[in-house]
Amino acid sequence: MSQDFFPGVEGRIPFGGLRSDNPLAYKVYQPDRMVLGKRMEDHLRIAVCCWHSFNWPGSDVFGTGTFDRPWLDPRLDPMIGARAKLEAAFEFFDKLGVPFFCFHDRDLAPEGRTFAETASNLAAIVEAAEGQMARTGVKLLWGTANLFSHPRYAAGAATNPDPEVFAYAAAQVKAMLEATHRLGGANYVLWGGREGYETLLNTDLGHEERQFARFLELVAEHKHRIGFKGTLLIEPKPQEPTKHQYDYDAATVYGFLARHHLEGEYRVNLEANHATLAGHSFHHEVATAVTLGIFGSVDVNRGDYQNGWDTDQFANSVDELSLAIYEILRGGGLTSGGFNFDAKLRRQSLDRTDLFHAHIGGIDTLARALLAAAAMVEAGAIERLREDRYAGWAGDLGRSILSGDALLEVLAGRVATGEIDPRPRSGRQELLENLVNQAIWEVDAAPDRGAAD
Ligand code: XLS
Ligand code: CA
Ligand code: CA
Repeated sequence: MSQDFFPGVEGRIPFGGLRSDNPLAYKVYQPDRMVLGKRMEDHLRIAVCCWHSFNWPGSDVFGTGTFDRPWLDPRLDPMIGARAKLEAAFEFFDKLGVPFFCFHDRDLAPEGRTFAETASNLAAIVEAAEGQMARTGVKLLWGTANLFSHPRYAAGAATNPDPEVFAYAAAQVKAMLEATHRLGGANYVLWGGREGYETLLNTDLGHEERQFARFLELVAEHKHRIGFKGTLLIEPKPQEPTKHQYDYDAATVYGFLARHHLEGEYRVNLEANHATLAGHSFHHEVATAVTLGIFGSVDVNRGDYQNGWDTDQFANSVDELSLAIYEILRGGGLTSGGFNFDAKLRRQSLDRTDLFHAHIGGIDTLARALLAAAAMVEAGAIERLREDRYAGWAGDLGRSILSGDALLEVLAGRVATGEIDPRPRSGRQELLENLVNQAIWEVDAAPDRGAAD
């Protein structure tokens, strides 16, 4: 098998600027460009995911794989294929020039005939990955265990009615948490792939909740036991593959964590398409998690407005992403998290080079959204209007209500005398929307403003 899996791309993708006619050049993304005093690369901490980009042949429920992916050839010995896949993935990360990658155990290391063989496959791939990481400088944003593909997990992993499945999932997470630790991962993700139900007729909701909480306690305990310093992240999703998933959205996850005293151990990994699937905007999910103090990381992608499922397309809307990034910047920016491209090509995008076009477009969109969000922060007008709207709470009345001094009786008395007689005030939504557009257009008009020398 050839060592050069992407011969259509020579060397690192360069920065070409907005007027570049090179489709394999960044139009906006410049890792060293300073934005609000920080390098663009450090603001965004971009990652490529191994599942959609390297472990999916382009199949769907109606048809088989369409993509040109020699490392997925089923005639290959699984470990020979796995090693080739790893090489292809690192060649791609390196040429794209991104700092991070993410993977599930099963994306890179095939399941063996026994648990011991599976564990030895993972250990061999982790060792090979260490070599590739040292060679390229690409780091691990997060690792995770696939607790949803194998038939044993059809009724869930931690929430399975069979405690043996719980134990098997625990063994798998232990191995992958340790692998993530060994690779210096910045986070560890738990997406409740099949933690939910198909029908309430055979489901004990209370029992499954207890099981799930216990699983999360055990994972947190093991994290501390092995000295893993990364952040544990739960990824909400409301439906798919089960009809109802317990980790519905950021607010539901927070309620669950608080109920089980786990809010100090876990944060959330928010996916844009999962937010829309839950009937929220991505902006809402990010703002909610930041407000609740559990914002961790982002899976960046987009859904399709014409259908209701998880299409995992590459992000292409500066307007939508700039609002989410604005909330992240207001919250102090990313810490251990990043922007992971949990996005997949369309099934007709056959060529390996299409993977570059998809990621270049997504990364430029993200970079452009960061510049727009930074312009909103710098101008400060949106924040000032928001603060003005709540200004009354800094006065005597507002303070006495929040401090608990003003009981209902007191408040009612002041209203009854006419001392308190509020007048409706404009929410200024259209003005605010204009300020957002102004920031986006300002970036359009002066695309290179603030570029690092
Ligand atoms: C599936 C999820 C999954 C997680 C990691 O919808 O997005 O890919 O990100 O298990
Ligand atoms: Ca995801
Ligand atoms: Ca998804």
